[in-house]
Amino acid sequence: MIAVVAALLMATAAVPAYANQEVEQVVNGGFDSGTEPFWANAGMTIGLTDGRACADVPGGTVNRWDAAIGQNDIDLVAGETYRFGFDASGDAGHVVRAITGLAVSPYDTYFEQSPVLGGWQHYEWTFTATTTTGQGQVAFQVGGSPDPWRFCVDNVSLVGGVPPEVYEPDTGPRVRVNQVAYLPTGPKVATLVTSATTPVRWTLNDRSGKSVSAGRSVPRGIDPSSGQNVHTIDFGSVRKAASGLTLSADGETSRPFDISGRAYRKLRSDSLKFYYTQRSGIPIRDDLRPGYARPAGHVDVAPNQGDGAVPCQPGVCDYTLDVRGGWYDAGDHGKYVVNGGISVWELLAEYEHNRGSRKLNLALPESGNRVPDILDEARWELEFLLSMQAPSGLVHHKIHDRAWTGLPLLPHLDPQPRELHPVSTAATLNVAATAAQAARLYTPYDATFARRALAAARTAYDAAKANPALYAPESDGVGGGAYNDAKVTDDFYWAAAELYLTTGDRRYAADLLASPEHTADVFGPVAFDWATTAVPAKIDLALVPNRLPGLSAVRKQVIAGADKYLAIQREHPYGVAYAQPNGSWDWGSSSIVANNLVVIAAGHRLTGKAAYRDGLISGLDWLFGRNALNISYVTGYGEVAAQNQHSRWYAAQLDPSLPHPPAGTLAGGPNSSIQDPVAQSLLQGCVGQFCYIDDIGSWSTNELTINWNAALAHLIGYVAELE
Ligand code: 9MR
Repeated sequence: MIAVVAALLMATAAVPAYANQEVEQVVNGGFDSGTEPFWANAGMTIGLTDGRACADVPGGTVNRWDAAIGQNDIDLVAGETYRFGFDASGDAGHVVRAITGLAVSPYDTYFEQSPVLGGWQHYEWTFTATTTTGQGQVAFQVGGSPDPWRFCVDNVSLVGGVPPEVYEPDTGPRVRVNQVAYLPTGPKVATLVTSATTPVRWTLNDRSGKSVSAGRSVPRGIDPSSGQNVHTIDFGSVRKAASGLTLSADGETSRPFDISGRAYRKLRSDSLKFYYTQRSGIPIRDDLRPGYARPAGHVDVAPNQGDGAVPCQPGVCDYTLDVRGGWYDAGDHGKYVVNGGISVWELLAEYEHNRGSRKLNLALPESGNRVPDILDEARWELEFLLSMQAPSGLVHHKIHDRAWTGLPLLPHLDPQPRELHPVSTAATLNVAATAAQAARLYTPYDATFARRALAAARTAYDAAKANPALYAPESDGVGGGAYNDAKVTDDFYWAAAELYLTTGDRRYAADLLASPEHTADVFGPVAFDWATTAVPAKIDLALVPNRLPGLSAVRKQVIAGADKYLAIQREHPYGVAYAQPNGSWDWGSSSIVANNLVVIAAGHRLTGKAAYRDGLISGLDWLFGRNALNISYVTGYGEVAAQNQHSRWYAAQLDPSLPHPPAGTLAGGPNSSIQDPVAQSLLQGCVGQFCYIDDIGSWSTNELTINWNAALAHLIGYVAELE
């Protein structure tokens, strides 16, 4: 992908349309008058060889930034587009992390690329600055190599005032299909992007190219989520399992796909296997995850500084907590209770509602201990969540690095001090809800743990009731995400629901019935996520046997919610059960699509009606390639799939010696707000589905997270049970 992007950028940068406004920001970038004002660290000296600047890079450093050459005092203006270029060479296979960033603490990176070096070559990209500063920096970070090597650079240039380049994603054939598989007994719909406004003929071809079915498309007009004129193609009458099928229409032939259920059976476990390699506090074994082995992260071994006895931020508390373990949240090394909470709920709900999950072999260190693997995995996070409970019974919102770190950075190499952030009502209720849920599910396997969990849940619930308005602030986002949430009536409702389902205690029933969430329509455009948790409560109340007075009304609400998402899906020519009234796509949209389908799945459980079953199955298509970008959002699934999700350790795009994310990893998906610099420079003005790029730098469209994969795992659990 990077090569494609670079080639595109070079092509556009060659157009000298704005030449008279272009201003060079780098001084002496051609090294014609010596090496000043460039600097070097790590004991390197910059020497001139044939007019080029060269340095002997020492071996044995850990991070890219441990050895660097750069120039400071660079002016940057927010909103202005820059062309960043240089010529470079290096001993084959070594990587330079070329950045434009802030020269002073906290050393923000505004733009970065990490080409693998070899012979002399020109590199060039453009990006749009998001910050105005007089303290910018252009730097070539060359550390992180075990052995010494030689790096040379010339013609360093950062030119402001260039036109923003137009990025054209490679979207392949205009016939868009679920590239993984259509289920033999499910609906089968494809989307055709075309200028035609009247039906066109389509054919379904077998692997030898022979037509096995044919028909005419249905024009659907302009799709607001992509701006494209589209048709749908329905080939649902074909029910025979086959692989290597293609669909042709309007002179285009789709990428190959299968009619089969097999891939989803594998994805069911892959989406859950994701969690083991996200684990903190335990070495990852190569025999269990070939190619993914790494030392334990954050177990008090230098350069790590935790998580065995983590203090609070200054002034927040006077104790330390042992918060080793748990899952890293995402591509960062933070651990956040509210995101852990919803993730655990999804895994435990998959266990509770979908019986096939109990037999899955997830290749864990605990496999074979007579406890279902999915419960072993969820417990790794549950123990962490419980450890975040303060002596007061309230729960700390999160623990993470004091300052943001760069990429790549394996967990055990993170040198930042770790800090506990204040307690919050939302985090406390997340522990109450998930520990109560755990108490009823782990009893047959470990009654002692179940009792401990229930006691913690009750204590947390009481502490939250006594402190109902401790909100995590939006401003607390340095070194980790804020996960701010100032609406907690939903979290109270969720915690009361799980406590009631586990204990049958009337006290919790009374709180449920008195909650404003009980009668409210909680099925909004986003059914649920880490911040919005009334729907998980309703799903569990509807599906787990209980005697709540007026329970049938809750079941009706869930069915009405499922109907709402089905109606949205029917209108959507890509079959998506998600649409914001203003057409925007939210951060983590792929997981929103999945969670809305989880509601449809619950509708199916409650009614047994085929409409919900069909909606659930059809809803998979968008995730796996029947979309505007013709990409599967799940690594390893589909002909063309996301594989450069933002992560500090699955950072193959930045360092070829590191792996891509494991198969079954869900990317965040289109995000209209494009908060990161890569998306901001390449996707300006994007429409809905186009606000996505499979680039490791695009943390706002292409991260991986524990809550997004949980949505995928939970959804695929329902799908697998349909077969
Ligand atoms: O997924 C989160 C999204 O809903 C929020 O709007 C955003 C800002 O708070 O944070 C996202 O979560 C990130 C978290 O803050 C830090 N770890 C990575 C998460 C995914 O990008």
